[in-house]
Amino acid sequence: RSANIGVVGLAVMGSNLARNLASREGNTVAVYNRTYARTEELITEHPEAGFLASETIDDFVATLSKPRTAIIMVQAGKGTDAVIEQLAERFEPGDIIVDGGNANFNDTIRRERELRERDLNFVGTGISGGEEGALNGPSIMPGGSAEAWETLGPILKSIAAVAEGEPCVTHIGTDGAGHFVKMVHNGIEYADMQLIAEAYDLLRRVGGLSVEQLVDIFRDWNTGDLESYLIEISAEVLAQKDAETGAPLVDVILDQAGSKGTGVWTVQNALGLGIPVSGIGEAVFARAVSSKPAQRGAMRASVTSRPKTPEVPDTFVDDVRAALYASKVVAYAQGFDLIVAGAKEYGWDIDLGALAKIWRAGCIIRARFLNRIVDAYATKPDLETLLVDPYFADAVASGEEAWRRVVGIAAASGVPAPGFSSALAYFDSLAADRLPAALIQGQRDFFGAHTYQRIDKDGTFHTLWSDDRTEIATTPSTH
Ligand code: NBP
Repeated sequence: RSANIGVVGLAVMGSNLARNLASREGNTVAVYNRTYARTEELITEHPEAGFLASETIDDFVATLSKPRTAIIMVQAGKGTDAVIEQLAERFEPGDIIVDGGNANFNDTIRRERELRERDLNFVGTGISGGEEGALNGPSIMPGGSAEAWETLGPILKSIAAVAEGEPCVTHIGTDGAGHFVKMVHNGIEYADMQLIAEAYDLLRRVGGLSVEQLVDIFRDWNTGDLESYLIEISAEVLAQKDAETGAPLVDVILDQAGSKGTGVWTVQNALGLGIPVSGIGEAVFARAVSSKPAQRGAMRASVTSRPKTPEVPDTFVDDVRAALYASKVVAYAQGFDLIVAGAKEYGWDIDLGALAKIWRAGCIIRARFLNRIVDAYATKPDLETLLVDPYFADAVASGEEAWRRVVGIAAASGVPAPGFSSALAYFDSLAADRLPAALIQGQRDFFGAHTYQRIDKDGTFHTLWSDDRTEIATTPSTH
């Protein structure tokens, strides 16, 4: 017997992915893990999978049919490099090494280049959906060459989640494209989670609703435009009671949010590319603020009076829903802008509509909403921003007053809503006739002779600030 696909790394993600692969018609799956005990455990617990297990990497490679195809699911970073090298030493031209871990896309670009020089195919692929997705159908975002996609595509299609009859996998682009969009996916996930958390906080602390009422509200929202995995699990989390105290579990969980770093990567890359992903940025910063107990403690002790809760309108629950929806559109619009900029910078041809399609199931940000994004890019592939797509423009406009009320009430009541308010500021910035950037240009010219352009004639200008303040035309500034 030989295997058409192999999995290296049998911790929770690798084991589940291997079982998913084995459950599909036509696949024989070879498995290997550095520590053999893990492999033994998997094959003992899942004899139905018919795995071909190997104790050594040599045996593992020998069980693979050609072109050899192996998916690596080990800890991102050094572990991945170590396994890639072990496979590369044994693989032959045309064979395919796939990294399904959460690699940094820059590493993926490097690895692809190095392996291409050795005539090997390397595919860095984003896999979203956590343990459950890996087992039952994740959303898969592969990069790499078109040649590798030919062999790998049918295998990945067989294990991916399905949305409206279509598998949630598409060839994203060459080298690091898959891991880049997975990074942005995770960034959007951060923003979405933060916005839902703000909605919860405002409804509870300003709206005076109970946790039980919030469970019902979130379940209700999950039947409309906001229907999504994250709203669904938020209701589940809120409904959970602590076994020890009987209190809502959310009230006994320490309010300091952790992270594994993909949100930070997204913002770092966005800063480098000059793309304002303020929604993702606020979400990353909000987690960072939450994890500063010393500063929070000092501040609580120093601030003696807190604002009184202002009167809230009867429409508050609906207002918050509208604010959440509009802010979410902004976060996605910004995330897609980052993908467009990344594609331009790194030379990827990314089909945004196809990408939105594969996020409709399997992954953490799956949502009804994504169908609208698919439609938006089908109508206009080069859309300037999702916010001007007619559907989203209407949806945001109809909730705009409510959005402003919510941000105002949040500010007046002293309940932080950085996601809602920065999304509104972004919306207002894009919509403004004039921005105070004109004054900033004046300041820059004053202290650094950085020059400015005028609205009424071509060219570049500088005012002689420390002289007689006349204006002179200059050669273009490089700043
Ligand atoms: P972990 O990220 O916890 O990694 C454990 C695996 O890496 C084990 O199989 C371990 O082998 C292997 N490994 C390490 Br550590 N160093 C190694 C080395 N130098 N050589 C060979 N093997 C090595 O596993 P996971 O949580 O299943 O995640 C796997 C990948 O999938 C990660 O990149 C993760 O970021 C990504 N991912 C995870 C999720 C999720 O929800 N958990 C979702 C999406 C993507 P050993 O048994 O011998 O120690």
